[in-house]
Amino acid sequence: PTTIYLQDYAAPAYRVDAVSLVFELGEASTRVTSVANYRREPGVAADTPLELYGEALELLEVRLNGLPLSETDYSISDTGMSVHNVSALCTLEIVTRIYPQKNTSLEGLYQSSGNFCTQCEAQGFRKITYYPDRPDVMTVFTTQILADKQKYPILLSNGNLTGSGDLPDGRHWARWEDPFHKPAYLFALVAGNLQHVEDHYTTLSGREVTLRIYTEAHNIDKCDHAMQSLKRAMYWDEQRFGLEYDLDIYMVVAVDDFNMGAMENKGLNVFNSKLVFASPATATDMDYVNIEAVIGHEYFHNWTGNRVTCRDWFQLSLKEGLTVFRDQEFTSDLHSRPVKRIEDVRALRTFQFAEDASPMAHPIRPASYMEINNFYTVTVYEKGAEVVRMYQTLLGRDGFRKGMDLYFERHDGQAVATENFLAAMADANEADLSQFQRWYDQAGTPQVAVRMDYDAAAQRCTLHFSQSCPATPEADNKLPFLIPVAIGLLDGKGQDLIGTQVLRLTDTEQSFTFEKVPEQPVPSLLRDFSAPVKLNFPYAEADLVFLMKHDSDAFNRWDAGQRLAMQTILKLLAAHQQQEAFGLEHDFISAYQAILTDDALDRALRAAALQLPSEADIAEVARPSDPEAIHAVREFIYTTLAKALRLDLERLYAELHEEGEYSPDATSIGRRSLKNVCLAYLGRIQDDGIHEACLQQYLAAGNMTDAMAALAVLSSIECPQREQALQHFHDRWQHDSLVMDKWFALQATSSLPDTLQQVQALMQHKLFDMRNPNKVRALVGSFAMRNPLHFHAQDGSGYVFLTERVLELDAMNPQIASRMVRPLMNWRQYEPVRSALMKAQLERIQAHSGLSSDAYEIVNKSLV
Ligand code: BAL
Ligand code: ZN
Repeated sequence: PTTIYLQDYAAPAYRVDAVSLVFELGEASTRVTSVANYRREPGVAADTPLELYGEALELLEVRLNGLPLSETDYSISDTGMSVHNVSALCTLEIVTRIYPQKNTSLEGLYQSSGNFCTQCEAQGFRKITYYPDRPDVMTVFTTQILADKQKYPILLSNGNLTGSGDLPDGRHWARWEDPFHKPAYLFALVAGNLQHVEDHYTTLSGREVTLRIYTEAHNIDKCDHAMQSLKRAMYWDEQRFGLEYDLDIYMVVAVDDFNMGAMENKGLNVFNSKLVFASPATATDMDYVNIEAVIGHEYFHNWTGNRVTCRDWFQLSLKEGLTVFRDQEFTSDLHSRPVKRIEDVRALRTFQFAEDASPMAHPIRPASYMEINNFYTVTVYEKGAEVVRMYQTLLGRDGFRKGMDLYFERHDGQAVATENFLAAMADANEADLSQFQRWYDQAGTPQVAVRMDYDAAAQRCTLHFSQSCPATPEADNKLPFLIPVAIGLLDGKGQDLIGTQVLRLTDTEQSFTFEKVPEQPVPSLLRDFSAPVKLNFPYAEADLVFLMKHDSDAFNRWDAGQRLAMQTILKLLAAHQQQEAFGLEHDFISAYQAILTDDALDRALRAAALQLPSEADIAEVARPSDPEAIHAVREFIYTTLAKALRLDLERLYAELHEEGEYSPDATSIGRRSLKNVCLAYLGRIQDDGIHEACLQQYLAAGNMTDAMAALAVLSSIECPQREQALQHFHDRWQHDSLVMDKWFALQATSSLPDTLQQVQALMQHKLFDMRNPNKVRALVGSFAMRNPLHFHAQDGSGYVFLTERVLELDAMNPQIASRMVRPLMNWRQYEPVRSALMKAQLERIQAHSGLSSDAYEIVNKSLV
């Protein structure tokens, strides 16, 4: 595989004025005819060949301006076609044959549950026909689809339906025209036996839009939440950003086999069915919230991604970081802002900070890649969203909106770079943001160390900051970032001495002085997580307990608890290593009791505060990591707290129990999450009564949230109730493949000793299918990514198991293989025995012949 560099970017030599595609969908193969009008760019030499990408295509015919091309006029390689001697304006007609039924990579045109669908981002279109498959080549598409009418009654593509009819041979056809210029990655086609639900939306300016969600008939009753979410998203984008939808129809299609979550194809989103279907009996609160967020995300792409797209794939965060930020804001405006912030930051710290500390660390705008599919990462997406959020923190909400408006005014209909976004933000606000560019160019998680001086006589408080950033593959030495640090100062009663201030950290060392501070304050730093950094301040445990109680910033109240928990965990880990006996201090238990019993505090926030940092979070900090010790210490804390606070937990659990109709509103979700956190604590106590209570909650649950919460507790306990509940779940849901993913995932994340054997046995289950990414993620992914205790078994069995699955997957779906191999990537952070075992498996994969470029890139970078 070759490496592609940002600095080598060259604008295309030819543009496409229009392209028209004809798909003749067949049972053995599909014939694709593409007719594209090319135009040479001014200033490009006349002998410049026309370069088209193409992969795994059978070329049947090629004609230039209506005449067959002789073989000397073009050349074909594994990656594309060059056409020589083309005129400045020309029409190229290409006929290819492809095999969607055999396409297990789920890129390009493929079949899922017998229906045709496409996935073209990033580079799937080149598996359909020869074309300049690059995002800066935008044009209008006309798509005609011909297929058997009985098997494929529904024929869909982007834009508006402009014709349809029957053919004498039992086939029918439909023609779709998309008036908006778009790159090939936003092309979509769907053909199948699908039903739809329909609704309507009137835009701010009074345009009528038809909304449809397509699915197989048996899931048609589970689309209402997605539809309501879509309408909420359309309204929100009008209110918050003044952005309206632009076509007459907006379609969403749910498919079962999908590499990603969903795809924002113009006017025709294709979704992983996991992110569409919801009913109280089958979907958890988290599913409901995720569906709304992803429906929003794909809808928001219509402006941030489709109307303004990326010049090249290095700019991926231009659309993804911005659109994630927009979907985060959407969720925050509709539900609880602090809860959403806590969840997002928790995920960022667990996954993105780990990526930043890994051999795959890259800036949100990488400078090179081998396989672009490997860069759909938490860095590009979630850190990218944090970078967008920092503009808003620095410029204010109104300033940010001005920047957005200018961005669309300047770039609607264009393919642009992240610099264009930065320039729009800076120009609209007459701000100098040149230093901010470093967030796009430098990888790694910056570290900010803070010290405080207080001069009582002068009533002066000074905060001293220093910033640094660890070396990452692209650079050892980093230039200082522009870091917005939101702070407050609390007096002894917990009142804010100053309102929240956003300090602009620009230098390696910098101090800020506050006058008229009448007493030594406790600083509240990085409020609302104002920048994606690790901030250290030498807090005493008492300060953390104080902040947990009093900070006016809800995020920092939670974060103080996390800091306190992490300090405690690290102390216990040290004791564990010395084989010393350990216990929990009274103050620690009291702090948790205070949260548990503080009825004035929002329930969702209490639930979040009661959760300890994850095993992965601890492994990030406690190096070299010993996953077994981490598990033991964390479980010790949970168990000790559960025993000490048992009465409070039982009282609260009983109090929060409520029957009645399910609703996924923030208040109800908060109640259920607090109740189920109580149950999870209680489940740590060995007591048959508690096991029975779990079973009762599972059996009586009127919704999937409560059922899954109880089952999750039982899944790690050796008891008859566990077997009874798991069997019951299996029998009840074996006909619903999506629900069964939860059953697979639950068993893969169990802490019981025979979990790997169970996972191996489940691979043989009749419902398990290695070709279905959701199944792979549920069973293999959950085991490797969410079960550190067993994945990191000291005998290396978890690593061997994963390696074998990766090699098996790589032959059918390289994108999924390359996702699954990542848990091995951070081998250097583990203690020597595990580290060596992990490395050996990476080497085994590296030595495998015929490895995909996807897996090759990850494995090679891991071993460098
Ligand atoms: N563009 C790929 C899926 C998503 O981020 O929306
Ligand atoms: Zn996206």
